[in-house]
Amino acid sequence: MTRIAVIGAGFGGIAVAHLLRRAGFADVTIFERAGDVGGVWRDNTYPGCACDIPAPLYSYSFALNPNWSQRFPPRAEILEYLRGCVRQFGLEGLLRLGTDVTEAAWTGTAWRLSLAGPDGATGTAEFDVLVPATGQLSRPVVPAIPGAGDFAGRVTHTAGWDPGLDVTGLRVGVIGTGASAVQLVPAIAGRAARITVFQRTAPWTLPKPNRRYGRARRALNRALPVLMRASRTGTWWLTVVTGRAVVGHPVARRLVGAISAAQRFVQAGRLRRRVAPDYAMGCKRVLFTGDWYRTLRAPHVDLVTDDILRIAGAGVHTADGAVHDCDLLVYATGFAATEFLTPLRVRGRDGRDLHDEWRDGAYAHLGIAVPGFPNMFLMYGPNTNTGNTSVVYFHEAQARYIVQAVRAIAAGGLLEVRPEVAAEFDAEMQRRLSTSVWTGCTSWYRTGSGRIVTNWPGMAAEYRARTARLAPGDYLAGVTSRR
Ligand code: N01
Repeated sequence: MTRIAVIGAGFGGIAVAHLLRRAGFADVTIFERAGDVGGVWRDNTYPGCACDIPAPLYSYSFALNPNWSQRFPPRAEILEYLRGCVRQFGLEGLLRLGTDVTEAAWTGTAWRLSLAGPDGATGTAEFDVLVPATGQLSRPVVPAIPGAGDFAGRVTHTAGWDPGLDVTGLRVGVIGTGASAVQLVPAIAGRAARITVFQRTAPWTLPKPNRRYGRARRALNRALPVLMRASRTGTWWLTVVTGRAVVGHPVARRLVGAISAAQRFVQAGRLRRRVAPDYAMGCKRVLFTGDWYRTLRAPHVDLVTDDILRIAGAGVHTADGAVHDCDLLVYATGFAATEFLTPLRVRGRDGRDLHDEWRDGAYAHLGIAVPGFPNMFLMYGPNTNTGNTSVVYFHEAQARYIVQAVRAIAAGGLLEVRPEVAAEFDAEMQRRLSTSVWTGCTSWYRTGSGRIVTNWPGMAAEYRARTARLAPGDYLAGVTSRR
């Protein structure tokens, strides 16, 4: 029986484990270092955290949910959806919660995992196939600001928010204006005494067309699942328009740019110029929001656009000489997305270290297979992020591809992608990305050297088509007949 290890029980890990089981592979183990499933939706508990992709598309095509309360549901609902999927797919028995995989080493015939269990116990276990599904946004980044270590107040990163933290009456400083900040700030504005938002780069935004799904709509969904399918398809076509804008289609770009400008014009008032982005739309993630600008205009909210120089005592010092005193400092400063699989140590054939292989930036054939690492297939690997549609769509494409790979392995052998195939794919990615909108600014899509390692350069449908069938010729002959 083919033994399969999946690392991570977020959207990616749950999808691949389910499709593998559905394809008849019973020996699947899902290692999850936390005590619950859910990935980013378990970890991000900051107020306002919600989906910014419409839920009909931000869910599995094979598990449409009739019960969403709204089009952009809050994180608790998404987490509950994922827990429900685990139950519905019967995956509970496969989960090893509280178990950290610290190292994965290819022995020549299998993957040997080093494990650190919930009670501090360590051990090893062997598997024929390894599927890391550790995500791209799991490692928070806190910038090195001089004096930050001695800040006199309380400090948190958005991804480390303590659900018990009460901001009532506090002076809150929020560093960053990405997707997390844009959700957090409006959500706490009603309680905080004062909020200072430190903006280094103004984001591009679009209106968030949220709407509640009432009881009648939910009942209809249950009675007529075709309605959910139609809603998903409609949402898909909407993201095709925004997607085309981001990948450079001139008409779509002008249309979406005009909507964004109109939103700023109507909602930002006197702040209009200070919140105008100075880079091409789509270079950083476009943010969906209905209340960001209105919140920034509130009398007790300050938008600070001068650079942060240092932190001393309870004050954040900025380049204009001002000192902004805060009781709570929130780093809404994002994630180390380009450091795939960190801190997991992965040793492939002949002892090669995956992070050495990736020293110039992560790459993988179709974002899934890395030469020298037989029988290892990545979920949400390099160059498979999308700035404009649902990553869940990509997860499903990867999971289906991995099922085919595991079938080939079960039929007798190893699968190791040809180095020249992976190199050619990587060259194509980098060639296409070199003329993409993402080269025009710094973002979590790029490494320090500027290489874009997270994003897929085209439309999602192209990714789906290219992963639909595993081409045996992409894999080394000979190694496929080990057994
Ligand atoms: O992080 P970010 P995020 N001084 O990296 C600023 C997903 N997500 O957590 O642009 C001052 O986007 C930085 O400024 P700049 C989504 O994919 C999804 O908000 O580098 N500022 C930027 O403004 C998203 O894209 C949902 O100049 C500093 C901010 O911090 C991804 O997560 C919800 C700074 C970081 O923005 C990450 O979003 C939430 C410094 N030293 C998040 N360092 C959904 O709803 C950094 N910044 C699905």
